[in-house]
Amino acid sequence: MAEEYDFDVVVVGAGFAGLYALHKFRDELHLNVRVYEAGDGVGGTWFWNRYPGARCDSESYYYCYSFSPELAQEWEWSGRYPEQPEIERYLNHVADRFELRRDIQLSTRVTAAAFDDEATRWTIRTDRGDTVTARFLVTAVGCLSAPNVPDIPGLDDFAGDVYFTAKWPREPVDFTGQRVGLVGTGSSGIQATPEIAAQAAHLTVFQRTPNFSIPARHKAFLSEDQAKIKDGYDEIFALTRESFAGFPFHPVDRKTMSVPEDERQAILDGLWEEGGFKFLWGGFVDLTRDPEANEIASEYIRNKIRETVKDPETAELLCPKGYPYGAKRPPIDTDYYETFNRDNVTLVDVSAAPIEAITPTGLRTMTAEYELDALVFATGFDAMTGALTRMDIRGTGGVALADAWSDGPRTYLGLQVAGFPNLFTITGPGSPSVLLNMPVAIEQHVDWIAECIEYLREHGCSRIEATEAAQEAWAEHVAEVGEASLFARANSWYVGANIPGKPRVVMPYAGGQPMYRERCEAVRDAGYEGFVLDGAAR
Ligand code: NA7
Repeated sequence: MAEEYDFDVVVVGAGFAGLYALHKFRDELHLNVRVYEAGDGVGGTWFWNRYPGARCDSESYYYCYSFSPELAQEWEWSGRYPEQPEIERYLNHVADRFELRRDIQLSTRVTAAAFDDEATRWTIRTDRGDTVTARFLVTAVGCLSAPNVPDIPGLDDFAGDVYFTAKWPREPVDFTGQRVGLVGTGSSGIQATPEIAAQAAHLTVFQRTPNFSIPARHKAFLSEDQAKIKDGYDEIFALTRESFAGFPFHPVDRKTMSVPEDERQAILDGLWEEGGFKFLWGGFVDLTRDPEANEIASEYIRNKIRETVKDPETAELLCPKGYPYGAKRPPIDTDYYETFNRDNVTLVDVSAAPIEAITPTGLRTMTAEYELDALVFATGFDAMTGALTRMDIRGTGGVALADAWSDGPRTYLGLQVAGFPNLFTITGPGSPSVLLNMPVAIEQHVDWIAECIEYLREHGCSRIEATEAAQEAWAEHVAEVGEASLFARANSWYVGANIPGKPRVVMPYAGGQPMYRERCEAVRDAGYEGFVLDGAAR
């Protein structure tokens, strides 16, 4: 039934960010909060991405909330990298434990939000016909949540089933006996490939750009591993808040060229055996900065692919060339390259011969036609901005966020947008977001927003808005740091290159967590410098 209410805060999304925001605003600030969630369950990313093989690339014991020591102690992670169902269970546990459900309206998509200058309130509309108002609008929509459905002619005419990794059905899909086509070889495609190959009669993987993938080396935890983690949580969480990318590890300062070749090889071998993201930053400090150092690591990975994949032609097609390792979000995998040694798996290069059309019976590229019973799109997301601009968010003077960002997103600290008062964007573009361990980025933003709302209340203010000048200066800094970073050197979703027509901008802030946190704290300590509070600039 449609409703009309006024809230202190409306939060959009009930994933990691929305759940914590609700708890923080409601239970600590005692605000009247409503969360809207499009899914029919909580979990956000971990609700929608339930494709075979979906697993977190960060390790369980630091890809979790740190705000509640009790929660950390009572929850038991089963292994190194949790699979989607385990994270979904964790987030459901959080929703129950903190009694969050009563303030979450599921199966409800926010379609529009407009700021009313006179009332200093947001009017929010949903696809269920609700119209509510709120003093503050907080988006917790995730950075990777607006699926990218490629515009391929004939998609609607395909006679078989079509699946999207980002909107996978709740009931498991059975590919037994089927000829399956999978488009996309990012993290999702790389995780799904071995699982689908093990079930399908045949799997054809359509690859546009090969990726540098490192073995995950997943393992189940023993009870002593779990006990050690629980004993260490204080230090783990302290490190995640201090480190460059939100991981609980001490940085290395060794440079690639500073060690003899055989020692370097041994270090890379050790990292390869250990598995996971650590390969990028755990051996040498300069892989992300020095092209020569990066090329050594890149060639090491290519050689591993060549060693693993028996057919030399397929191996070469799987070897990424022309961009540095780490410039695209690095995937990690379980038996991805090994899967191409199976008789029932074929790799098709669609960069040389692009996909032309989906036909009723399969997929046609420029040079060949493939008969398929099912199609899987692992084609990613309109990252960082898509979930925000797909909502009709309008600030002062009715300006649409999509228009304000037509040349690329501009924000102040990734937390606010000039012209959109009382709107806070958790892990918005221009903040470290996806370059940090996400729960760490989320907690920092929610805590900052909560402190800000509390400050406004204490000072009798009802409105806060970033100034154009502060936004310009921050956007310039984000661009400068981004352009100088590794991330500018590949066509990836970090720069919007996966979406035709999207402006090319390094969207996350690449300056690292310490610098970013310091800046956020300095702004707060200066009484919200760069913002206008009830008409008074700070
Ligand atoms: P990604 O990493 O964006 O990967 C999408 C893949 O789909 C990638 O290989 C794309 O090739 C490919 N793609 C996209 N559109 C097309 C078309 N039209 N034709 C052929 N191939 C296409 O998304 P994921 O879901 O795998 O991962 C997203 C993030 O989730 C990941 O980085 C982690 O942070 C978790 P391209 O590289 O653009 O040539």
